[in-house]
Amino acid sequence: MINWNKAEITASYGKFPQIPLAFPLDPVESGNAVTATTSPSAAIGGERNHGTCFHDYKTCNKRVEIAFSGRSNVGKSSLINKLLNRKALARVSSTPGKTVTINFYTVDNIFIVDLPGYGYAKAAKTEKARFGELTERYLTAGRTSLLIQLIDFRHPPTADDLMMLQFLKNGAIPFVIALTKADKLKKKQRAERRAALVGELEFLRQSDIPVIEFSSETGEGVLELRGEIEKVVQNFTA
Ligand SMILES: Nc1nc2c(ncn2[C@@H]2O[C@H](COP(=O)(O)OP(=O)(O)OP(=O)(O)O)[C@@H](O)[C@H]2O)c(=O)[nH]1
Ligand SMILES: [Mg+2]
Repeated sequence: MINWNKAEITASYGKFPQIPLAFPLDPVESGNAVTATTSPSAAIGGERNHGTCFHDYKTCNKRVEIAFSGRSNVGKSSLINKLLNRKALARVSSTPGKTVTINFYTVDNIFIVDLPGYGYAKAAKTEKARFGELTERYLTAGRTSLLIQLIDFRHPPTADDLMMLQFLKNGAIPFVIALTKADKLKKKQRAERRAALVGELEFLRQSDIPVIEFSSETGEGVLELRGEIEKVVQNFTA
């Protein structure tokens, strides 16, 4: 069983080359310090500290990595806070585009990875390109054991959501879907959205991908989500 109440921020990276390929399990024992920072600029210095682990993912990464992906403002940071039983570990804001770095949190033997949200129309072109590169190269690095794909329960998936799901469906990374902001829908509206979603995401008909209704306001779906993560952790062999 995972102790979900003991999470802490481990690292924060704003540019792809800063992300180490792997983290040592125990920075003290191995002599390779993991950058502990909440500032992207401070993280740059941390790159030097990863030693051999920087290039040796398989030997060094003894933790399961669980990533959280979704459009800007869908509720990734809020969901992570709820999952980890914390009020403000991951930064939340009503202004989209809050998470501008890839943020790593540790809890027991797991890395929880908060990704920058995609699809924020007002972001500068250069910022969009930076997010895109950061996220894409992170997701194609083969380090993620499970990805939680967040979709706003109230709306049909966006074009960006569909692109992301296409990538996942092709077997890139095992994934589950979390339908966020469930507290904002009435029972009937939920049933309608669930029915519509099967048409919008055809692959759901033939797959057993879990679709979890979630609210960071009420905590609905937290136990189910933790259960999915615990399954992956149990099957993980470093
Ligand atoms: N009612 C309700 N509001 C939510 C829920 N989850 C998130 N919100 C609100 O939605 C807004 C965005 O939440 P964030 O958690 O910052 O979203 P994000 O996906 O991390 O956004 P970026 O970092 O911009 O990608 C905030 O105002 C949250 O309070 C939820 O389950 N229910
Ligand atoms: Mg965020």
